[in-house]
Amino acid sequence: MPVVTAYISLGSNLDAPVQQVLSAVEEIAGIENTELIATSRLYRSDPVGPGDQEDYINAVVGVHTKLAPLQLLDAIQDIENAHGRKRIVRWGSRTLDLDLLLYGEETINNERLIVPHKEMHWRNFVLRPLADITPNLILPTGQNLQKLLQTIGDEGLSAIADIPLPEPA
Ligand code: ROI
Repeated sequence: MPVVTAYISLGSNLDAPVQQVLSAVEEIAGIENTELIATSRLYRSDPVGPGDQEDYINAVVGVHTKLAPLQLLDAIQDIENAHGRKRIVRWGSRTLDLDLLLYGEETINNERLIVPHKEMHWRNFVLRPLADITPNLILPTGQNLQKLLQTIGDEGLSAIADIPLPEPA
């Protein structure tokens, strides 16, 4: 099985969001046939979306995986569900949101999964932590990560801590 580098974003603004994100990192480290290789810093970010929402905690992790894209998606959705994620309001508050941002150089577009993730190109709370891990990344779209970040800036975003890389199992 080939090994692919993939990036997953994490976000939470409910039920002790820092703990939600830190425990999700540990759980991602435990996914079968997958090795956690890098963690971004932990960020606090202003909510993007409608209404009155709490600030979010955001991070990105990098993995080496032997799983196919939909197998990796299944694994991260299992983790979301275990955190009691409820999908009530579109773009509303959530306990834990895990998005598969990138899977190698692949572009994927099917009923369940679009990669690169559609919204990532304009979200500083995704791109800045991604740049902590892989600053020189060129996206499969040909876009340069640093240039995108220069355009959107760091407004509403602050790094609050480092995330320890969990010991390999
Ligand atoms: N806003 C921020 N700051 N961080 C997120 O992770 C996040 N996730 C979302 C919406 C509701 C769009 N807003 C967000 O899904």
